[in-house]
Amino acid sequence: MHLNFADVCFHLGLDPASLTGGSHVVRSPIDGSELARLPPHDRADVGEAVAKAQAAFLEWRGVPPPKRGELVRLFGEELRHHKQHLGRLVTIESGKIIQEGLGEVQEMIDICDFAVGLSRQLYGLTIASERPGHRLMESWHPLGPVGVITAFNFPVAVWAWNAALALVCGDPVVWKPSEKTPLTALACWAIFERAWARYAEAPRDLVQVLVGGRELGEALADDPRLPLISATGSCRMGRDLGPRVQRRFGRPLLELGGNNGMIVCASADLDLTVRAILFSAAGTAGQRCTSLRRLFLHDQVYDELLGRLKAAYERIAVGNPLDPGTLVGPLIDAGALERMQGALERAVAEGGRVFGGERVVVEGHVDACYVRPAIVEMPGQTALVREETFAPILYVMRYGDLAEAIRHHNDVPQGLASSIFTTDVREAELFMSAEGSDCGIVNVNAGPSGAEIGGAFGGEKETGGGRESGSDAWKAYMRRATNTINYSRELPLAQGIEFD
Ligand code: UN1
Repeated sequence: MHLNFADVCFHLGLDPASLTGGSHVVRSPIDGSELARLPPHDRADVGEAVAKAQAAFLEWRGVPPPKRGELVRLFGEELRHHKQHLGRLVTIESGKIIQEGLGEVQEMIDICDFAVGLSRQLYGLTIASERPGHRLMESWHPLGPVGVITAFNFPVAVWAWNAALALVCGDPVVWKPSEKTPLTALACWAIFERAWARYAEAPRDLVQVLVGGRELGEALADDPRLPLISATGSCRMGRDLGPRVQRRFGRPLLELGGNNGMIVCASADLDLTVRAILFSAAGTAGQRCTSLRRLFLHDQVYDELLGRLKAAYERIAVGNPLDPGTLVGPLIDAGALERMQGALERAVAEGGRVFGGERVVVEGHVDACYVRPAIVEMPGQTALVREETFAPILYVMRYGDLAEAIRHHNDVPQGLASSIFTTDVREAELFMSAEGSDCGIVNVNAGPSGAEIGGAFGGEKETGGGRESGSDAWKAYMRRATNTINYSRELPLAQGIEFD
């Protein structure tokens, strides 16, 4: 058990007695130690949770949206109060460094603020009618209970993007977190309950957490009482889950894999570029959907930038993510380590030159999976480079012509995040244009990872097409009604049809 773990649980309102005695084992990637044994839920529990969510929906949809926003405001307040402890628990359970654990909680707070404002802005359009004495109008109504399935790498923020919006839109949430990170989910639930207890008008069961594996996600996907299933994870998961939801005419909102690229032009500011690459390729141990995985360097900067990158990579502090000096924590588990090592072996077979990537043994934590982030010089975009390996591997390729680099950049199945480093406005604009990056996130002089909550988050192709978080992503959580209002004394028909 971790020093401080019990303390953190206590502050977050997790009862130690509820964390033992079950068969669902939770381990910390920091040292492989056992954190908890939780009683898992089963398919019948999913059915029950959905029934409760439905009952909550019937009440919650009648509460005016700004009043629903008040509950989310209180939740944001509780999160501010619990930021340090929840951030620490994120680190203990997912292995990301403490700065990033805290950043995740900040992301939750930010989306709560956004959702509170949004609760007064759920507006539709008024549209000119072709008929005299008529008006067309769009209304947005609560959709129903929402199933949310999240991944280990952002165990709390991605849920919050969904939950904060769903709640102001009038939808209760049934949450199945990754089986690797249920403790942070239970902590979020406990924090939410504190906000709920301070708010008289909210029904019970607006937020529920299900602990368990894939079969629970499948049960959510199959349940016709959940009109929306928001799922974050691998392309493989989405390929199975998306059609499952659609088969019953539910809506899937998918945020799947990324194979994110960066193009560095000859005019780039290399100081900025090196820092951006370090954060987006090595940060979070390469375990963000938005992590930088493919780097296209212009001939003129190739040698210099690669030299600087290698020097920086050698100095990266790999170690216990609770230590404030650490920049790269562990991989989530032995499976992730195996997949990384397998990819590096394949890279060599495909003509790559590997720098770094070796296992790092951190004193006292021999059961954990620490690695030095890898840089791999590739002769071109081989089959391996076109796949997403969820680990800190950065494939580096050379280019001469920008149009050709953009072609290669887009020539992968995934389409989440992308970036260009340049000081030439023509290159920047081209990259953002219709002929540029085909991703959902397209950045200039900023790495592909670390998006703010204000924009819509998600991507194209095998990334799944979903958009979450800011902008008008809220529309996915509501149903749209088109209203025709006749305020005349006649009954003209559309399209000029006579029916007398
Ligand atoms: C994810 O990896 O699933 O843009 C989400 C980012 C974060 C969210 C990543 N704000 O990197």
